[in-house]
Amino acid sequence: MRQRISAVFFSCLLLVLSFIALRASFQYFPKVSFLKNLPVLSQASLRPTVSLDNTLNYEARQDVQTRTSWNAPIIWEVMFDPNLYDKEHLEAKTTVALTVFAVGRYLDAYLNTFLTSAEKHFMVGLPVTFYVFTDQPEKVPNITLAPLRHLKVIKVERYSRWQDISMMRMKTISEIIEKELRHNFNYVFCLDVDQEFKGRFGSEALGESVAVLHVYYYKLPKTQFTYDKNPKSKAYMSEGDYYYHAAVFGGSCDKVKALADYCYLNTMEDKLNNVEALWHDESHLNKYFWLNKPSRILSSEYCFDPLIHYKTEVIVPRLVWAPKQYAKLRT
Ligand code: 5GW
Ligand code: MN
Repeated sequence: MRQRISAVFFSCLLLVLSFIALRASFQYFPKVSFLKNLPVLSQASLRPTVSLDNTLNYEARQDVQTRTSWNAPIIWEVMFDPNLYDKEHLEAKTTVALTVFAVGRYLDAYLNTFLTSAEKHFMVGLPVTFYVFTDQPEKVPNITLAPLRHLKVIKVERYSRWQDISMMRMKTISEIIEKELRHNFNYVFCLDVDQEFKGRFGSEALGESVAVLHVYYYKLPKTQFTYDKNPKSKAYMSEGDYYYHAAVFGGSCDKVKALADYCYLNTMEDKLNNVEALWHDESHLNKYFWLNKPSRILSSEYCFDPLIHYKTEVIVPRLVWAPKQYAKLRT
């Protein structure tokens, strides 16, 4: 009997105590203003800045397509007012990161030309940081940079299979965006190093999710696009919009990270299934942009092959392929 009484007593006591605790916590919660400053908020990515697409002159070029079916602009010379883009981006304090990999012999062969020409033509006037990923940091050339422009060298491993060099780029890009870029830059561009800037590659190229038309395919019928046609690969696609070149892509940090994660994860899954997509990261990138339409497309002015042997609509080559030295570099 005494046991029962004390059990009831303690249950009541517990009830009263929890009631008091609950009331206290209700009174307390409205005062917890620090909740607003939790890291989730302070870690948010920088947003894309300017939108000037309504100032583009889509009729200025009659010889090429200047808009996609989903209304994204395709940027060709004459369509845009460069001064207007630069002015608005300067006012918005737009910041841009450019990532480039120079691993193994690619450093000696291409990096100096790439960086010196980028300093002359890439987002001139805007704050830009070049992120050079290499296995030989001590060999990165010392480039003179304009004010507000920086170069950062990050050491990476050298993989023996070139397919792996290509694939690990996506993983590295995703990691640096997460860790560093998204807190400091509105946009990021990721480029192959075997290229040289020859003309303005300016703020007209900035957008949320940016792809470039592969110069060899933009005039061809879709049936000739070299998408991955192996159903066993995650990059498999039976139809698409355009054939994009993986040597140039960019956008907001969040969008580029999503692209890099997609390409990396699908390449890994292919590896587990013992398949490799036809054109490696380019096949996965094309699949990504088929499922997630780019908000802006750059014409082949922004990734041009100067050795192309037929006439193209490219009036101003802005970024051109450097001569391929496969025999020297891939053996
Ligand atoms: C090495 C052998 C075969 C293929 C690629 C490489 C390689 C690529 C390399 O040894 N070091 C290196 O830094 N890369 C990076 O990957 C460069 O930034 C290069 O521009 C990019 C893609 O490789 P590419 O340019 O040879 O590929 P394609 O598609 O332009 O021929
Ligand atoms: Mn290349």
